[in-house]
Amino acid sequence: MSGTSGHLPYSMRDVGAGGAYNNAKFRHRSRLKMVLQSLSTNSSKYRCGKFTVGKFLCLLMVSGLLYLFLHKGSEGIVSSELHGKEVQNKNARRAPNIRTFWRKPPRLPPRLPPNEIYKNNSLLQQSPSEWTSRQKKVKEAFEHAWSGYQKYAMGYDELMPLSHRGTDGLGGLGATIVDSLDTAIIMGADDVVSEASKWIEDNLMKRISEKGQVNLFETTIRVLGGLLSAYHLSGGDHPGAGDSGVPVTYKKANPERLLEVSKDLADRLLLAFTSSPTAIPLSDVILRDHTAHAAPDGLSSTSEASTLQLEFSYLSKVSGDPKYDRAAMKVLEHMHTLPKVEGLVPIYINPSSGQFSGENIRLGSRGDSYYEYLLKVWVQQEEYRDSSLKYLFEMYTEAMRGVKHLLLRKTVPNGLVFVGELPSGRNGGFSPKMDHLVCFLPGTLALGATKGITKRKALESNLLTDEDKENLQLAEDLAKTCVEMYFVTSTGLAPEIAYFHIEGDTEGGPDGGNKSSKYINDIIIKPLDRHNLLRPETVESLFVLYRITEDPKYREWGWQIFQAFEKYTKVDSGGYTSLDDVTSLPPSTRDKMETFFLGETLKYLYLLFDENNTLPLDKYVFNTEAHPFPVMRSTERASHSV
Ligand code: DMJ
Repeated sequence: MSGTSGHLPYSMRDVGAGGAYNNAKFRHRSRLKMVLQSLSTNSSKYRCGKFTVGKFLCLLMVSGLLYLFLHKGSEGIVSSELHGKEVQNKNARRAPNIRTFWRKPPRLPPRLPPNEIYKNNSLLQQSPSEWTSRQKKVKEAFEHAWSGYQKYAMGYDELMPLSHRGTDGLGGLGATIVDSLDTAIIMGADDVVSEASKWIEDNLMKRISEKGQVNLFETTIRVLGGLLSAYHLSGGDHPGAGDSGVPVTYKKANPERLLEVSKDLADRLLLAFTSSPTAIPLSDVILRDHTAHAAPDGLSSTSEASTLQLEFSYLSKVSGDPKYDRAAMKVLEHMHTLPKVEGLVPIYINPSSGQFSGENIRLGSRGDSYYEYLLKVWVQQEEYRDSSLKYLFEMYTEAMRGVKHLLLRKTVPNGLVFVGELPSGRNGGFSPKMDHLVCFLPGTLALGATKGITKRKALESNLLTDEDKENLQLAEDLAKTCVEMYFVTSTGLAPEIAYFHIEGDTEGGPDGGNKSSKYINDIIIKPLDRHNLLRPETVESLFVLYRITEDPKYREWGWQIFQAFEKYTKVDSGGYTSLDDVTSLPPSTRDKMETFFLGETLKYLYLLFDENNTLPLDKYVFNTEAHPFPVMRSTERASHSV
């Protein structure tokens, strides 16, 4: 499954004669070499030869060097290749050796492509305080994003950071505020917590009763999900925010009020389920009227109908009312009975007939979180994993087998592994297209393999099947492809959609603009797909993979992506902007800061650099909008209906 890595992508000048990386550009010269060189220059000869004091100093220097050679060498860091285990071994000692004396760690070059990062061991050994300071930079970015929103768009769904206005693209429930609240609690951004929770307490209930049409899925994952995870982190169901690890000293919101608003909102959203003749909910709700209706074409997106359960089940648990869980779980129970293509499903479903519609199969838009929630709903309800919810893990497993059998390909010339699409079903052609949205998959695959514990622990306890290992390897390969979608562009930011060059495909197409990327000919970026909406999926997967594999390359990749966001999307007056074209410099902009930049992207980056295992993955499950919910353990009975 593994992608080929081969030679260096950065610059041919850095490749030694044998093809091995030399990194000459960034290597320090050794102290011994420098002194020998300086002694051999005319001026040193002159100084040493002419004055007795000079000769004495030269002698002193040479004896000092001899001393260093004999004693310092024994304290050298064990040089290693870049595999996780050996990297951990940085403090081990070994006997004096000319090579340990001669070598010094290279300086950090600006923006190295990922291959070079993990070939260059020393770059992966950032000290804990370095990661803490990087984490602080992410918190500052979050506060900067909030400041723009708060100044120019408070109460609107989203900020338009360039025109200094707000816009209501999600129904007018102040979506950025609710999406941001738990991120602010996790980061200890106390002022943001105060401002956001005050706005919610003063306004949200009224908004919900007055506003019109909202999309069931978006409102559930962003607003309901945001309210409920802030409820948990504020101690609503567990004193001190449970096992989250969020310091008790950080500011919290008022959990009673958050629960009250959540129930009111969910009661209205339930209309989408109760108004449907089948288990599949209608796509839209008119909040003020307590009514629901289907989209104009009568169809719901498969991912939208199947990405509601973590939120509704958790609400049932904390409210004690099983109706939310019942409605949402019926969707998955129904989908369980429908015919599929090796576990894969079309991206539309008809709420009138309850059947999938069309044949278009993909893990990008409208398909993505169907696969994510099959696993995560199973993970969330630990008590039922081996009984009533077992079917979900089976559906997930079958679907991943289907992905491997029908959707995986490798690029030419360099063997990147990617997930393509079947726009006309299994009997139609394969499309080598992958949305950035698909980059949630590495994280999901890694979580599915170890169920949230580290790979190390899982191996020690003999918990991984061959299939788990294969899925974990696939997760790592796909994560690499996702980061290469960033590093192949001029800005270092990924496009919304990429096409991949495969065997037999003679066409080619426009590239990402970074001519020094090894993958410049593997990845094609079409003009209409060049935008970047500040999406989270890749950094989400890097976070999960770092927690599970403990391989520091995932942090380094995340740091590079964060720096690119800082460089090209930060708006001085406040906020961050989406881009129109990541392949050209300077990139053209889009004047929109999506709510998920604060709810997801910055949260995942913050947690990626976290040294304290905040929100451990065996105790928390993140909804598709990065709102964490506690895993319901057997001792805590959920109000589960089945
Ligand atoms: C978010 O709203 C969620 O992550 C959803 O699952 C997909 N789209 C955006 C982020 O890209």
